[in-house]
Amino acid sequence: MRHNICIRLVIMACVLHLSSLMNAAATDLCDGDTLYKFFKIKKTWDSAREECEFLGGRLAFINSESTHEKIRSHLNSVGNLMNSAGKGYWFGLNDIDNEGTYTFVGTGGIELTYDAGWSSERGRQQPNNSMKKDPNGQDCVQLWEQPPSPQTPKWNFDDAYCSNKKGYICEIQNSGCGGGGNLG
Ligand SMILES: *[C@@H]1O[C@H](CO)[C@@H](O)[C@H](O)[C@H]1NC(C)=O
Ligand SMILES: [Ca+2]
Repeated sequence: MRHNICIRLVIMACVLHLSSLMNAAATDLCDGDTLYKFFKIKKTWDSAREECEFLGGRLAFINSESTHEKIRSHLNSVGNLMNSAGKGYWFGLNDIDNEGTYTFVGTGGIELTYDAGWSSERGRQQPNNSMKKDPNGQDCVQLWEQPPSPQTPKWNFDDAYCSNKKGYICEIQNSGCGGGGNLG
């Protein structure tokens, strides 16, 4: 009996913990049963990656015009996602392992095929692997809030210093968010 109550308490604690983690926020975006969570709190790319993994997902995989467009219009229409922390949002793209070869974290190494995502804001084509502030260059990719608010940002891809702290976008697949599950 005692044992039973114990187990029930543990399960309850687990459910409470999970539901608080997975609570849908006003800024969430649900596409099919993929849940995108937008975080304005600033983290380095690697801490952001860890946080997404802790939530059971990965930094967002954006490798097509249609996904880019969904996320872009969400960022521009959900009021408080503009004026991003650190001038952009980290997502899964990086060339940490091999300079110039851009792959998505948490995908087993899928390479970028959607080159149209890169920014050419102010006549500067990205990625430019700037070494101005770090001799290792820029190996992590953000959705860049350019032009800055209050104009309508394009949120195109820009390689940036991984150690910079920015907001981030996690993606949780099979979340059930679109299927009348309890996460929508
Ligand atoms: C390189 O890109 C960064 C943004 O990541 C930008 O701030 C910088 O001005 C660019 N540098 C050059 C020389 O284009
Ligand atoms: Ca850059």
